[in-house]
This record gives sequence, structure tokens and C-alpha cells, in this order.
Amino acid sequence: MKVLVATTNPGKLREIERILSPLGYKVVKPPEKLEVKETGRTFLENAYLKAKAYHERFGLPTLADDSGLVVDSLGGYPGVFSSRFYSLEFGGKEELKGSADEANVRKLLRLLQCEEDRRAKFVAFVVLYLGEKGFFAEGECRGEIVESPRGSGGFGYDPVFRPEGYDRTMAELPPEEKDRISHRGRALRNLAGLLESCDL
Ligand code: ITT
Repeated sequence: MKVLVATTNPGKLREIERILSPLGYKVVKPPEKLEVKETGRTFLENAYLKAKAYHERFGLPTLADDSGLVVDSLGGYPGVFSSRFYSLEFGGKEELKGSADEANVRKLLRLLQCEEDRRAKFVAFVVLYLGEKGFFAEGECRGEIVESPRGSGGFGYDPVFRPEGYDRTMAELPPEEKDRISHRGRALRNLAGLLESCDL
């Protein structure tokens, strides 16, 4: 199946292609970026909004991923605000020096300074929108936030997230290992299983 991926995030797009291609999906990049307001309160709502907007514009079967980091001691923040955590009033705004990913990580480490409970999880909801019907699936990866960034792989919060059972951060893992354990890898394989069971 040909699937349009409704994302503006190159890191996500790379991973989705890497995970879905071996499962027999042809991943297509959107011809242009759309400004979709992510007004939902949940990952699922936001994934749905993105998939629907791109489907209405381009007409192909459309996949969206809404994902983020959920930190126990921050009451679940940054959650659905993960991509723009640095700019939120919550916890004090962080100056945008360098990339948004870097500013997000700086803010997270500042808020967790002196915090003993560093448990967190990555969560991803993926929605495949076909117009007349849609499918969704979820994936999680548990771990904890380390004291300082390590590694250059992945994107976002990967340099400060150590998955459970590992002594390396997500950014220090080879890409295929990240895909095997990541929230995104799990969500997409769950979705592919669901579609197979529906003969799609
Ligand atoms: P699109 O909405 O265009 O897909 P986005 O980056 O804004 O791009 P989200 O709203 O889903 O996407 O926010 C996801 C954020 O969560 C992302 O920007 C990272 O900060 C973080 N995140 C999600 N998956 C991650 C991963 O695998 N590794 C590190 N950080 C991740």
C-alpha cells in the first residue's frame, strides 16, 4: 500500500520509512507542508487531525504520528506539548538558542535538577486515515531521563532518554535497535498487524 506520511518532522519521517518499507508499504513524502493546528488534548486526537488534514489535501491513504515524552515527576509533561516544550509558560520559558530540540532538552534537564524520580516514557499514536474509515495503534517505550545528553542518533529527546534495560541513551543506539524498542516502532508494527487482520 502507498502511504502518505503527514509530518513536518524529518526525524520522524526517516524512522517511519525505515520501519514501514520492510513491511511492504511504499512511504510517500507530502509534496508540501501543511500548517495543522494540533488543538487536541490527546496524542490520538492530534494524530487524527493531522492525518485528516493531509488526506483532505492530497487524497492518498494518510498516516500521521503524534508522539512525545511523558515524565512521571512532571505530571505527564511535556506530553502533547513535547515539540514546543521550551516555549510553554509551564516550568518557565527557555530561550531558543540553537534548535527547538536543544532548547526542549535544556528545559527538561533544568526542571529535573535535584529530582530523584527520573522515570519517563515515550508514547506514539499512529493513525491511518482512508477517508471512509480509519485505524489507529499505540506504542510505548519506558525508561528514564539521564543527567546530561549523550549520543548523536535519532532526534528530539533521544540524547537524554535511557530505555529500560539499557546503559546507553536512545541517541547512542544504532537505528535498527531504536526501531526495535521504540514507541514508534511498536505503534507502527501494531498498526501493520491490525491492517493485516483486516485484509488491507
Ligand atoms: P509533526 O506534527 O509535523 O509530525 P512534530 O515534531 O511537531 O512533527 P509531534 O507534535 O508529534 O510532532 O511532537 C513530537 C515531539 O515529541 C518531537 O518533536 C520530539 O520532541 C518528541 N519525540 C517524539 N518522538 C521522539 C523520538 O523518537 N525521539 C525523541 N523525541 C521524540
